Amino acid sequence: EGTYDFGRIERKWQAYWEEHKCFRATDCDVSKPKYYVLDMFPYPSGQGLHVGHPEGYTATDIVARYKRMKGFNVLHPFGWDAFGLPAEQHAIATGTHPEETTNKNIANMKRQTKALGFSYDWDREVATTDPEYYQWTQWIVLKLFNSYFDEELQKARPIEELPVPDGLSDQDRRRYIDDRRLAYQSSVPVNWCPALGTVLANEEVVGGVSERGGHPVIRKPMRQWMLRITKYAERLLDDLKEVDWSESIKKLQVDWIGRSVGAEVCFRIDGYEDNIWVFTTRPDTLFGATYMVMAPEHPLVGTIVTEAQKQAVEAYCEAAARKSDLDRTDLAKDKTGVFTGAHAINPVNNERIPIWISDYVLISYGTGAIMAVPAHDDRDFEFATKFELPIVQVVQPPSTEDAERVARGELCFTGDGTAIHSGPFDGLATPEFKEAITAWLAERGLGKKAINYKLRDWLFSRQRYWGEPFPIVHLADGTVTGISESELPLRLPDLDDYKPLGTAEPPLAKATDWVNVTLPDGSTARRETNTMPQWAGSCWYYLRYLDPRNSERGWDPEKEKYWMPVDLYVGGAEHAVLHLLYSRFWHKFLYDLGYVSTKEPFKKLVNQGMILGEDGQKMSKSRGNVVNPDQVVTDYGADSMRLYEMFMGPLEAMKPWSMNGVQGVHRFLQKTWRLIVDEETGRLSSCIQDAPADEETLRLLHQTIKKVGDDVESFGFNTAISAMMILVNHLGRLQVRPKSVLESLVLVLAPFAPHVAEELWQRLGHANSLAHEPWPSYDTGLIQEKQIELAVQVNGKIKDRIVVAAEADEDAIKAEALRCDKVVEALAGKTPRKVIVIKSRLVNVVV
Ligand code: ANZ
Repeated sequence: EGTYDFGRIERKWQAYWEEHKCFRATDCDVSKPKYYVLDMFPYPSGQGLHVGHPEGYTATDIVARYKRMKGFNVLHPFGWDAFGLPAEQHAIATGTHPEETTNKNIANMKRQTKALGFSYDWDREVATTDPEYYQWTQWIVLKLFNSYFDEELQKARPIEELPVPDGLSDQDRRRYIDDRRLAYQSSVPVNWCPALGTVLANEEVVGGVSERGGHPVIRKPMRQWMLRITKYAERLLDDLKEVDWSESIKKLQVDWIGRSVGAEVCFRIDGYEDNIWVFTTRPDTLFGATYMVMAPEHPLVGTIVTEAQKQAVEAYCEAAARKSDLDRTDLAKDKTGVFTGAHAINPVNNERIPIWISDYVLISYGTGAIMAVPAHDDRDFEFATKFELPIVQVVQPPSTEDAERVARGELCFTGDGTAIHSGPFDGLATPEFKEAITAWLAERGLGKKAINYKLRDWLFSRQRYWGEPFPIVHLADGTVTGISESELPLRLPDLDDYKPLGTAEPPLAKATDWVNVTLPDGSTARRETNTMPQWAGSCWYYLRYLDPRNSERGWDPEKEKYWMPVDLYVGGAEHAVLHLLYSRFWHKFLYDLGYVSTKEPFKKLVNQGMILGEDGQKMSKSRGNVVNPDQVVTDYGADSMRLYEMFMGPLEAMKPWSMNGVQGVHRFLQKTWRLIVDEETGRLSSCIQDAPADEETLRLLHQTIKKVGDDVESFGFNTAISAMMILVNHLGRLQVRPKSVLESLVLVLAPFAPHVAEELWQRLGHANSLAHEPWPSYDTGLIQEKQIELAVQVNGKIKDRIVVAAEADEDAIKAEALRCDKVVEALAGKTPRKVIVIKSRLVNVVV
């Protein structure tokens, strides 16, 4: 009874919380402010939790518990991002249904998660693989299919409202509409691995072969489903203004969207009617365009290639088809290319310039062709040097040094400067020239201002079994249609075996009974056999948590209005780009249709840093440095585990694991325990009295309350724990421990180490859980320390004065003194020989 028996205590309080539903969030309770705190939900892997999971979960749990004590109505839910490849691969290997594997993994990870005592409202648990859940994923995709993007309004509208030109044939009308749906089919090059009989994601292809097995992978056009995320590019950029995210994550999103402003310019092809349009961000360099380059897939290649060059061009284009975009645009790669034999006319000076083909120009960006300006573009420079094409300088760099290096041919200058060799435009600065030449081209119908995005439409189909089926059927005439909402969920059919067919057909094609359907009018149709990518379910799960058991709609609008947006979202930086971009896109789409009330889903976002092994390396099985969270919980308890993960360092930093560190925080909890409980008797320690606290203890307590609260608000959990350690050490030295001080200590400790805090709270005489106990307040007046002023000397001469706490120790005073600007200046980079502190009078720095 007397010792800190963490195992028993933790089981006891977890059972108590569950039984009393202590963390149930009350919908639409307007008597309190709401707070929605969300974790990126995990994939239920066979490996179970790793120590990286509880890092984020503990951080959000501390915030959730703290906010409850501050009087907020807190929504803190949990669930499972449960579709995905590993369960399917296991099914292929063993014949076990992926659902069985998934449920087993969920059960195990749920046990592990519960053992850490997180204050989730488990009644709201969701799994993306549950038909009750994916019904609404399908519903959103159906809405995307049945919507178009109105350019004028810059928002999505139902497809029925699409203005269709008069006089179209039925077929053309259908095509016109289909071309504008936000979910549409397109033939796009995918990574096809003939040996594995499947399409691979870019990350699964390394150096042209499959990551698994090393089989050749080719780029092959295949019919795929796409989502028109590009229509939202501008809003996805603009609305970053509305969110409280770190600049670095915003930048990742900005770079991924990749907006670039420039011009499209028209070049005549000598001897042909056709023109080549190029996209350039540097129309001011037109006079320096000495050749052109088309992507191998450019539709005009076949037209303009001369007989003499035909064979070489065809061979080149075939080879290019085998490379990925990433390989092709790799700056480090040697440039390759082939001459078409044809020439274009530069519109500004009528020069005849050769047209080449090279794979460094991508068909999927801009217009798929470029004007090459080797003097001012690195890739063009490299290419021109290799193939001995002319280089004409048209921008004079502002610095003479750069100018000289350019003149000597040592530098390809890509910056802004002043126009030269540009006829009537000579002397213009780059930005003005851009404006002027764009206007000049526009007047002559030879060009126009253009904005391009790196962002591509989202390839939204996978040739897999374990994903959401599309709510789409293919009609006999080759067109497609959405199934009716009343048919949702469209359940995945069971298969006898999960092996890929070895053709491009997805595994669902095997479920013939499921695939072939008869429509209400008696005609037959085939279901779509692709499934959705794993991203789909995670795009909107934060909305399902608001109303997880609603069978009538995805979520109730009143609940949505009450809870949204998510106030705090925490997860790994690996999701900083795609998951966030995809869910922001769906959210904006739902906003356009009036299903959500906020423009952005996640107000505040924090990325946790990676936890490394004790050796400072990434944890991995092969390195043998993986820490098993279950073992830590068994040996030291969940509270120690939680506390340690928060004490390791700043949440966002990368940091190595240390078992010594775990023992350190465990000793702190032991010490806290002994402040209150007499280990011999199991009763309250006899040092505890109802006496008032002395001035120093009171000041330290109030400082700690303030510091912990402030730190929780700013995610400085490690420094909050340090502050509690200082207070505990102080209290340990007292002969008489005022009960009120201990109670406040237990309350501030509670969000971090909730089990031991509950137990101590109970032993201090409280009948109820402290989960909703008010957060202790502090008195600013009591916090003020007495301060003293010290003179700071360097070699005996007074340079400055500093103000420090009366109790500050020597090290703190020295550090403060060495921070003074004047001292830094006087030291001029030298290390002081000695720093002497004469208590309460002065500091002398000896150099
Ligand atoms: C002429 C030029 C001169 C260019 C110069 C740059 C510097 P971002 O910023 O990425 O949009 N480009 C255009 N389309 C391309 C394609 N499909 N594949 C490869 N490169 C392409 O870059 C736009 C620039 O990338 C364009 O501006 C074009 O080269 C090239 F001194 O045009 B520039």
